[in-house]
Order: sequence, then structure tokens, then C-alpha cells
Amino acid sequence: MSKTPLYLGLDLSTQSMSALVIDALSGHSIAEQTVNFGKDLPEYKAPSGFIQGPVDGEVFSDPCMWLDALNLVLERLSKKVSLKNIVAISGSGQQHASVYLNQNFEKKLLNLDANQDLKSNLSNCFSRKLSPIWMDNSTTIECDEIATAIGGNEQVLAKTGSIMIERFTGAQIRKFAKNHSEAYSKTAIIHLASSFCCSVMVGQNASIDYGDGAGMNLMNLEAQNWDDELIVATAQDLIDKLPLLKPSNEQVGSISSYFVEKYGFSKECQIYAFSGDNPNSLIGCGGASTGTAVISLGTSDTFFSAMQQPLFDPQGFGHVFGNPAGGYMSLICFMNGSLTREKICQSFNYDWNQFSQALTSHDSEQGTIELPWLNDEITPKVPKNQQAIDALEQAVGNNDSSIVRALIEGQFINMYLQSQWMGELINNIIVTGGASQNDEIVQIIADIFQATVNRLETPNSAALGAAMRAYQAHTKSCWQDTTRKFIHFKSNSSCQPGSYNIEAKIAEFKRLLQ
Ligand code: ADP
Ligand code: XUL
Repeated sequence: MSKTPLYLGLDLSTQSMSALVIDALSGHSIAEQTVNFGKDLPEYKAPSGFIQGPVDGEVFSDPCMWLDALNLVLERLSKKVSLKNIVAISGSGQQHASVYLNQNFEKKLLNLDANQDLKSNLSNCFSRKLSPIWMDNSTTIECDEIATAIGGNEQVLAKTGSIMIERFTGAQIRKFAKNHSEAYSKTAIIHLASSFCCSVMVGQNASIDYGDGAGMNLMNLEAQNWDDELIVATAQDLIDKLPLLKPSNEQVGSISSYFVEKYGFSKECQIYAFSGDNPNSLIGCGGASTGTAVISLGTSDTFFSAMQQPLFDPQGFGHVFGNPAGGYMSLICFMNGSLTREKICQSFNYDWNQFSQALTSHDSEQGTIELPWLNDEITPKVPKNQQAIDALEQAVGNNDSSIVRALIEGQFINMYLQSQWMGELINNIIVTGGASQNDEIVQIIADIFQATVNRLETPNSAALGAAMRAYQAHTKSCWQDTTRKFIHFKSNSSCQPGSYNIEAKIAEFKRLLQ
């Protein structure tokens, strides 16, 4: 077993919790473990990690499921790696999700009983049982109310880098405060998924970093602090319920004795601020400085890159977040990502190999495209497209698999069009996330963006980015050296663009929109 310094990155995503350990000498990952919420924790009845709420557009996850997953992933990891050699930890969380805790939380964190699991320790600390997550789009009314109070969405955009967005935490908090005022008043602290997980690891309330904090519609990007006007417009006494905002490389403290006793971590092991999955992926894909665009194909599809100065999307669909390496990052997020690809796959009763065959057996020159919105979309904001749903059903009936390519090209034509506000000439793209394992999807991306596309040794760039952030903060290395040390491309996986008539496809896409 290795005695060299090891760094751990945790990633609490929509569908799973993963842990990835990097070795500071070799610069490689030496262990990776994942707990899949649906498969490993079926008692939560959340096959993809979330459940729909009673009101249209509501989507929740159970924070106790996240705690169970943390126990399980560390237990599995402890069988592969000697955890006492881990010198520092950081982490990643799906963005925007919020966790509501009562006054017991802080006291309980100080005295976690290592003979019990985390859920049993913390079960009486929640003032809200379920956490609304990034897929929740039920807060249009609250978005309008807050924007009106601030003087319109232009003001909100200038302050926070995004117009009011349904899934962002501010509107979610307002809805809870309005509809469940008693439970809201019993809430002592509201964490993001990232800062919640960090608090548990360190045994005290942790701060929120600028990367994830920017996804709340509550942080003033320029001042890097809570925005007084937005806080007041969002909910009563909110400032008293929010953690502090801190840079992403903040040292939060030593690991809680719970993890020392239960899993054999060293008590010297340091915890650094956790951040959002996209900011972490930026780092874990080698995109700390400008010039590399990243496409993450997880539950959501996202497109992002580092930015020196904030530049805002005039249409209001894009966002500016804090870059954990300093400065900013741009981001656009698509709801019709992997779950839509799964729906297409399942409609034909295909596995991923058959899905890939369908993609390659129809050539793009001849084929048409379809609008890719089998579910409601947020970029752009459009309801699910009945024409596309009918076309898929008809194609399944006729056993016509050309629709698979038509829909996937539609997904990435939409991404191409929606990324134009960033104004960057993109020659190089890193593709990450679960679906980046699919060579045919990656080829379509290379063709549409006319860019070279590379992949990393691990598709779990959020966990890798978190581990790299722990290393960088702990050793105070520069980002260039950190990136050079830990970013390794998958060999023979570089994908070159083929010929593609982008103008004709865009014209067809726009015709379908009419
Ligand atoms: P998240 O981090 O949001 O939980 P992941 O990055 O782990 O998600 O990606 C999970 C998704 O990857 C699954 O929903 C699945 O649809 C997709 N996926 C896995 N393998 C393939 C493949 N070979 N082709 C296309 N999609 C895939
Ligand atoms: C980004 C977003 C998603 C989540 C889950 O704004 O909502 O990408 O971070 O991955």
C-alpha cells in the first residue's frame, strides 16, 4: 500500500456518490469507488437519485440518502486504500440543491458517535426532510417576485451573473419560507449539497465557496459576498441562516474524529472547502485557465470554460460562476442530457452498444435532425416538444433508428447555438461525465463544434477536480503545475472533426423551431 501523500476527492452528484484518491508522487488516481443511489440504496425509491414532488416541477432528493452513501463509499474505499495516508480532502456537490438544518445540527456535528451511521447521528437535525435539487423548476412565481423587488432581471444578472433561475437556491428558499413558514423559522442554517457534505466531514458548519455560491442568485459576483438587497428580497432573516462565503481554497479544519475512529483517517487530515460539480469539473478537466472548453455529459449536459472577466448571456440562459482557481467561469446547463438519451435508448429497447450502432449506421449528410426536447428544457426555456415525442414513437413503431442520430445531433446543435454568447473560438474541447465513454456521441460533438475532442483517464472529473483542489490548497502549488501533474488524457481517444455542414443543420434546426 502507498505511503506517499494521498488526496481524496468526494463527489455527491445527482445519481451517485464517488470517491477518488490521487497519489501526489505519481500524479495518478490510485483508487475510485462509487455508490449508485438507485442500485445501492434502493430503500430510498429513487432509481436515478431523485423523486418527483406532489406539485408539478418539484424534484427532491433525500439528504439521508446522501449520508448513507457517504458512509458506504468510505467503507468501500477503506478496503482499497489505507485512509491514514490521506493528507487532505475536498469535495464536489451537484449545484443549487439546498439542505435545511435546525439548531441541533451544529451541536450534533461536534459529537458524532462512530458506532452509529451518519443518518442515525443526524436524523433529528433536519428542519426540512427533503432537499429540492437542480432539476426542480417549480419556482417561477418566486423568481418573478424577487426580480420585481430588485428592479428587474437585468439588475439580478448584473449582480449575480444570472437572471433569476428556478433551480437556483434563492427562489427555492423563498418558496419554502412562504409555504412552510414554521419549518423555515426553525431552520438554523441552509447549506448547499457541497457545504453540507463538507460540514459533516469537518464536524462544524462549513462555508460556501464562490464557485457554488454563485449558483444561488444571492451572491454579488463583484463583491464576492451575500448581496444585501437580494437577501432581503428572498426571505426574512435569511442572512442569519446562511453560511459565510469563502474562496474555494479555504482550509476549513481537520477531519471530524468520527471518520478517524470509524475509517482510520489520520486526525491531521485537512478538509478544504467543497465546491459545485461543474466548478470542480473545470479543474478536473485541466480548464483552470482560459482556452479549454469542457462539455460534461452527466445527468445534465453542461458546457463551460474559464473566463477572466464576467461576460453575461444577453438571452439570460447562461451563467457566470466563480472559478475555483480564481476569476470566473461561464456555464450553460441542459435538462435534456443523459436521461433523455436513456429514454431514446429504452424506447428502442437498446443497450448502449446498439444505441451507438444506430448513431453510426446513419450518415449525417443525408439525415435530418429533430428538436431534442423530450423533457422540458431550460436552455432555451421551452416545454417538451410533442412533435419530437411523436416522431420518436412513430420511428420505434417503424423500427427506423435514424431518429436516434437526428435527436442526438439536435442536442448538440442546440448546445452549439446556446454557447455562442461566450464569444470564444473553440478548437479544443474536453468531454467528461458518464456519457463521454460513448465514442459515437463524442464524434458528433467533434463534428458539430469542428474541434478536437479529448477525454481523460477518468470520466469522473468532478471528484478528480476536488482531489486536485485539496492537493493545490495543501501544497500551495501553482495551478499550472497541479494541472500538468494530474491531468492525463485517455490514450488513443482524441477525436478529430469530420466534415459537417453546420450551416445547413442550423437552418434546419431553426426551421423546426418555427
Ligand atoms: P451524474 O454525475 O450527473 O450523476 P454521471 O456523469 O455519472 O452523472 O453520468 C451518468 C449517466 O451516464 C447515466 O445516466 C447514463 O445515461 C450515462 N452513460 C453511461 N454510459 C453511457 C454510454 N456508454 N453511452 C451513453 N451514455 C452513457
Ligand atoms: C448546473 C446544474 C447541473 C447540476 C447537476 O447549473 O444545474 O449541472 O450542477 O450536475
